[in-house]
Formats: sequence, structure tokens, C-alpha cells
Amino acid sequence: MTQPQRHLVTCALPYANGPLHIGHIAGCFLPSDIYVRHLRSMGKDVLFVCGTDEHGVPITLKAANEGITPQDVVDKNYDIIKRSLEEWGVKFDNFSRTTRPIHHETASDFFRTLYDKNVFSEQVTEQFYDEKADQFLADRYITGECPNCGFAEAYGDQCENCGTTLSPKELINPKSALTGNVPVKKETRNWFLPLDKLQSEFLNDWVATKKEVWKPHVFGQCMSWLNDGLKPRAMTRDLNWGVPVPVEGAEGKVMYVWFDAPIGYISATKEIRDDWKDWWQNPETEMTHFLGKDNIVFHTIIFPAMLHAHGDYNLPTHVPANEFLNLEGQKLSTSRNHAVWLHEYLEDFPGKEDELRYVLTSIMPESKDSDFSWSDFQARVNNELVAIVGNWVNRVMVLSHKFCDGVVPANEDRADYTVIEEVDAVVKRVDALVEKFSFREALTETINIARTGNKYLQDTAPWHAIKEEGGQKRVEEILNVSLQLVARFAKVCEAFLPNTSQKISAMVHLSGAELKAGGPLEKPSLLFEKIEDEQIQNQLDKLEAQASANQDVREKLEPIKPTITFDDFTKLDLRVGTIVEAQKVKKADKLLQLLVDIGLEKRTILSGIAQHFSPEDLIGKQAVVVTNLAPRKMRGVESNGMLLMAENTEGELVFVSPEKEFLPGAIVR
Ligand code: B3M
Ligand code: ZN
Repeated sequence: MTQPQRHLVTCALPYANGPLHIGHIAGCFLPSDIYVRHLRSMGKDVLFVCGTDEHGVPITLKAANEGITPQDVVDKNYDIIKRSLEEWGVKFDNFSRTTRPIHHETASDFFRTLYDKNVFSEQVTEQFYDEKADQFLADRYITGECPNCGFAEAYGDQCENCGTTLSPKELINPKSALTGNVPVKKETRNWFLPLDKLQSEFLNDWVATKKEVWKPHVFGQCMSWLNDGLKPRAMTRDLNWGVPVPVEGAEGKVMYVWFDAPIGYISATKEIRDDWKDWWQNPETEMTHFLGKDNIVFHTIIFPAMLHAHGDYNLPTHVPANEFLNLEGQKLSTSRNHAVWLHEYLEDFPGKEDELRYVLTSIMPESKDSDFSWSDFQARVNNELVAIVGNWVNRVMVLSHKFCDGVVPANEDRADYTVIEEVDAVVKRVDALVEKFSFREALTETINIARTGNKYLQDTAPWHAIKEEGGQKRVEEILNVSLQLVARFAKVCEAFLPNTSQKISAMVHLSGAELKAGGPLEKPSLLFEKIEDEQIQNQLDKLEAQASANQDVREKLEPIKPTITFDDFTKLDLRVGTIVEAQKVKKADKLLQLLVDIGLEKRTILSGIAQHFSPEDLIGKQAVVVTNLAPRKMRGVESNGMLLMAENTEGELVFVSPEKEFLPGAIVR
């Protein structure tokens, strides 16, 4: 199969709700970077775009959890993500953001075009609504049990456990991610992409052409969607964070994040290229999307349906999605902090960017889930990179300095060139494997060049040959061949191990394909060093510490008090109270004086919470009050009751409040 000349390559836009971990890396950043480096080395015209996905509920939820604005969340994470990718050496032409004006414009135009072409169907439907938060609950704002696998924390758009895409209505026992409330249903108007219609008009035929092109698991997942029959899907949301829907009657609504996010690939192109249409609309450009398996449906069905409905755009040729990477036998998890973070790896292992690339490529989850473990990382670096590659290159360099004065020796008769021909065949195989997205096998073949080189050196043994008659000439031939192999290795490993490739190229002054006799050689420097047990232990300790952070909290909790009788309990008079006044108490920096409406009367209550709350924030707040506690005088003021509060192990306080505004004086039992 001949490759086209122009390639647009995209890497899924990570949500800017946290830094990147090795799952993101192995899923799409690494394979896309390898592919792009390969295409560039073949002299292709390539445009490689990515950026952060800054809309959607993952962002607003994070903001709500941290008490900051969505803009703060994305600004902070964009910087961390971008810097870590640069340091690690991923070479994007543009790493953009979906909050940029160029993206809002591009997504708006796209929506408008579909709208004007009457693609959308406008429907008033009942959607889940959180009355307490006063908000519709789309996507990740709603959680519940997955109807497919039973996972308890599935989101309204997707189950992260089994990868199934869901709609909120399919969740069993749905609850609001904002308040935990059971949501009600409320009518709202939205714009739907008629995927049912697009399936019969277009998707069925188009996807059928991909049977031999896409990986079996990608094609399989896509077919199972089509076999189930697609349903219209809402492309708008009642949220206040996102790209505003640019049509009349849609005020206050934004686009569904999965509508605008893939358009991010287009805006990232537009942002840097005036000839962006050549990359998106010229059929001679081939488009390849890299992504993880949870994004397959969006790139094989929804985005292609959008592009088709628009009419001006190319469709993707390849969608080489990867499966999931696990860590030490468990699912990677941002929320449980069970992860190896890219920016932390770069800090902990400075100068070892290629080591991570090597190991993650070796175990890349190309066709099934795979597992990263630190002991395997150590073994692969020490037994493969250090012992095979590093050792071979070092021996060749040392011997060349010893026997050939540090210049590339001659080999006029091309003695032993069969070995070089053998390796040239391997290089061709590597190229073909990369073009099939079989990166693991391609890397194995690449390392086999070093194995061949080692064996050649062992078999020809220049350290013995030098002692034979005519030894100098023979040794020069051997080292010429060895150096040519090193040069070929440097070239072919560029896509996988770019820093290593560069180091070797500099050592042997590689410019063309072959090394010329007489060319200078630098003094050898070590390519890799061993990973020590202690470094691995540190990483394992760190994971343990991250994982036990949750556990620790539990251990710090006070033990449960001795049993009381039901009568003991009923002696307590507990009622709902509303704070109506609050002020500081003079010369008591911990105390607040509150006036609390308990229905029957208003009570003065002193509470030691001045360092946690400011008086003005408390007015109107409701909490459970112990109303029959004996009065107590503090600082000359009598306190008549107590407000119930919960305290966590960090000493943080929250009121024990009714879950919705309630009648003051209502009995708690
Ligand atoms: N941000 C989902 C994810 O990070 C999403 C990808 C968008 S690609 C257009 O899994
Ligand atoms: Zn599930």
C-alpha cells in the first residue's frame, strides 16, 4: 500500500481537568508521536495537532469541587499539560485550547452550517434536573449504576468501567453529582443530531469500507453500535460553560462538549495555517485520529456523521484507538490518585524520557488492555536498553577508538555486507509495521538490530582478529560494518527513542544514510544507565502513599463510643434551626454569637466556629440544634443550645443541615 503525501494527524484532546498520566500517554500521545516522527522521516508533509478540551462537565465539576472557576481550572492544567508534553518531547505543530476565540468561532460556524442545512431536529424532552442546584444534569453531572456492567459510579454519558456510552435515562438509581439529590424531570428544548437517519443514509456504508482498515477492536465496537441501531443524540446542553449555541431560542445553552471538542482539531489547524482547508477538505490529505478506546464511538460515528452532514470535509482514514493501560494490576484512576503522572516522572527521572517511551511502547495496549509495573519498567530498561542497545553501541565505539584511531575505518570490498542487507530488510519491516500501527512489534524489530549487531561483534571477535595475520584490515572491515549498523539503528529508532537517536547520530557524525570512511567519531558516552532498586522502591512507596491516603483518613477516625439505649437517645431534643443573626464575640477569637430561630423561639447560641466561618456567611443557614442542653455561660453570654457539626480528620467543619430548606423547629429523630 503506498502512503499518500499529506497527512493530518490528531491526538485526542485531553480534558484540562488534571495533569496527564501514563494511561493518556500510552493511549494516544506516544503512538501518535511515533507515527508522526515516522511519516516525517519518510519525507511526508505532516500536520500534527492537539490541545486541551476545556469545556464539558469534567471541568465544571472539578471547579465546583475546588471552589474555583472553570477558567482557573483550565488555565492551570493547560500549562501543566503543555509543559510536560514539551519536556517529554512530543512534537505538535499546534497544541491549542478549546476556550480560544478561534475555536468558539469555528465550532459556531460548524453548528450554524448544520442548522441552516436543517440537519438538526429540534425537540422538547424531559431531562433530569437538580432542584437544589437549580440546574439540568447532563453527562457527568449525573451518576448511577451502569445498566451494562453494574458499576456503581457510571456517568450520565459513559461508564468508565466497561466503556459503554450511556444517556442519563439509562442509569439505575440516578443521583446528582452536585448535591447527591435524586433528580426530577423537567422539560427543555435541545437540538439533536439524527444519528438514526445518518446511519442509514451514510454510516452503514461508510463504516463497511473500514473492515480491513481499522483494528478489529475498533471496527468491532463501531459495528456493535450500528447493530444496536443509533438514536438521535442531543448536541446542546443547558449549562453555562461551553460554546454558546448560535441560534435563536437557544440563549443560555451551550454545545455538547463532544460536539465542539473534535472541531478543536479543525480550529487548531486554522490557528496556525492559512491553508487549513488543504488539510481538511482536500481529498488528497489523509486523516488519522489517535485516541483511547473510550473515545471510539465519537471518532468513528459521531464526528464522521457531523463531517458528512456538513459536506465540505474529509473523513478519517485511520482511527487507531488503543485499549486501556493498567498500573500494578489495577485500573488507573485520577480520583483515587492511582497513577504515574507525566510531570512527576520527568522530575523523578530527569533525562530518562526515552526510557519511558521505550517501556510504554513495549507494553502499549494496542489490541488489549495491558499493565505497567515498576519492576517491569526496571527490568526492561536494565535488560534491554542498557544490556543490549547501550552495551552494543558502547563496544563498537570503544573498539573503533582503540583499533581505528577514532575515525570510521574503510571497508572497500564491502566485506560482510550481507549483515547490513539483513538489517536493511529489518528496517523495511519496521516501516511497514509502523504504518500498520503495530508499534510494539516494530520496536521489537528495532531492538533486534542491536541484537544482530551484538552477535556480529561476538562472532567476528575483533579483539582476536587483530592478532591474526592481516588483522588490522579485517578489524577495520568489522568495525566499519558495525558502525554502519549503529548508524542504521540511530535512524530507525528515531521515532521510538528520539533522544537516543540524536545522541548516537552526534557520536558518529551521521548525516547521510551511510558513514563515510575517514569520518570522525566522538568519544563514546553511555546511552543508558541502570535503574537502581532504590528508585523503583521510591516509586512503589509513592504509589502506596497515594493509595493509602484514603485509607489513612479512615484510620484517623475516632473509635465508636459505647452503646446507649434508645431511651438515652430520645432524651435529646433535636430540631431544625435557622441562623438569623451572627456576630463575633469580643476577646474570644474562636467564638461566634448566633441567634437561631428554632420555630418556637429564637435562641442565643455560642459556637466555637469563628475560625471556620465568617458571620455574614451564616445568615440564613440551617442546621440541626440540640435544644435541651443545659445553658452555659461563656464570656458573660449565656449559650442555650448547640449546633451540630461534622468534623473531618483535617479539622474541617460542616453543618449538619437538612437536605433542603425546612421548617425551623421541625423535630429531628
Ligand atoms: N476530552 C475525552 C477524554 O479525554 C475527550 C477527548 C476529546 S477528543 C476530541 O477522554
Ligand atoms: Zn459499565
